[in-house]
Amino acid sequence: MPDLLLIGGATPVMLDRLSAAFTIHRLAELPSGWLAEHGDTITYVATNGHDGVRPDIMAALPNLKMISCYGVGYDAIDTDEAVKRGIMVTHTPNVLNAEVATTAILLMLACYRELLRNDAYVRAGKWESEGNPPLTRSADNQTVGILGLGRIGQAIADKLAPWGTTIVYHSRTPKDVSYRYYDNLTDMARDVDTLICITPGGPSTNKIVNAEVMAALGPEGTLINVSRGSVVDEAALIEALQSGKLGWAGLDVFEAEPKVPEALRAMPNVVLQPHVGSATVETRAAMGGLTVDNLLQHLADGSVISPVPECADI
Ligand code: A2R
Repeated sequence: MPDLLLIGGATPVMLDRLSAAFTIHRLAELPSGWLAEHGDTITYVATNGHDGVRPDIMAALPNLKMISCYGVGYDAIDTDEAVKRGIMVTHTPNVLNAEVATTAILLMLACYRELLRNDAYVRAGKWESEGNPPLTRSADNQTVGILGLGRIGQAIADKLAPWGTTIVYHSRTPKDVSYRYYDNLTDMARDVDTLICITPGGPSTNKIVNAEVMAALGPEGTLINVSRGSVVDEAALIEALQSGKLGWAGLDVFEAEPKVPEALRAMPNVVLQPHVGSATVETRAAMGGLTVDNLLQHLADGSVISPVPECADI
């Protein structure tokens, strides 16, 4: 059986299916020096969007044919190097669109309706001792700017329809949709109530939500990030929230996960989630299924179901 390097975890169902076709080597359990000595035996890698494949590991696998990534974001995998070496890279698009969209809207609603503040209010007995809490803002009839109107961005727009939302968007190229397109992110931020970030990570989106964009969003504005922590300048975000230049933030992703700055943890106008955009039993099962299907299909006939765009022609 071919040798597969498993980076990070895998569900029992994935492991059952993989172990029927591959000899699995778990990176976390390998003795030091193993890769240097036996790296040439590894032809397949299964990893996830967070761990990706470190450059030193990729370099230690001279006969690698394929990397299957559990997750749609693959910014932790060097696809330029993969293409150069003829290594196929796959990911798990589409199966998580609806779940990540739900997470984005959950964060947005929690910000508008002060879900965490009101929950704490009831738990602390303040409803009884102090009466009704202050009013919140309505999430209905807002203008929402989607940064990255791709598969997930479109699912977010679809799911926001019942709230009477006006959708606008920014990406590098306009899409074939009826929503207003902005070619400039700051201009869009100025015109919207909420900005939802759902681009890929990587160099082209690094800190594109900067101090200027947050100031344009403004004191009544809400920033939701369900993309990658790298997309938002976290230091500028903290400053904007502390100074009142930005009103609220709902964050599922952070610059140095799982580390979340103490300043963010202490703020009442922030809703925090531990990168759980797609983390439901149902969606993770679908992602795991596609991760394994890609590997098994490549093993069977050299083709795959969902290559990353850079590897579509390999
Ligand atoms: O820029 P375009 O026209 O290629 O549109 C894509 C947009 N996008 C960007 N927008 C502004 N500045 C950039 N530098 C930039 N780079 C890409 O993001 C497209 O509209 C969107 C990405 O859509 P999809 O490729 O369909 O990705 P999907 O499945 O929606 O997932 C997005 C990300 C993942 O990469 C993970 O990081 C995260 O959601 O879970």
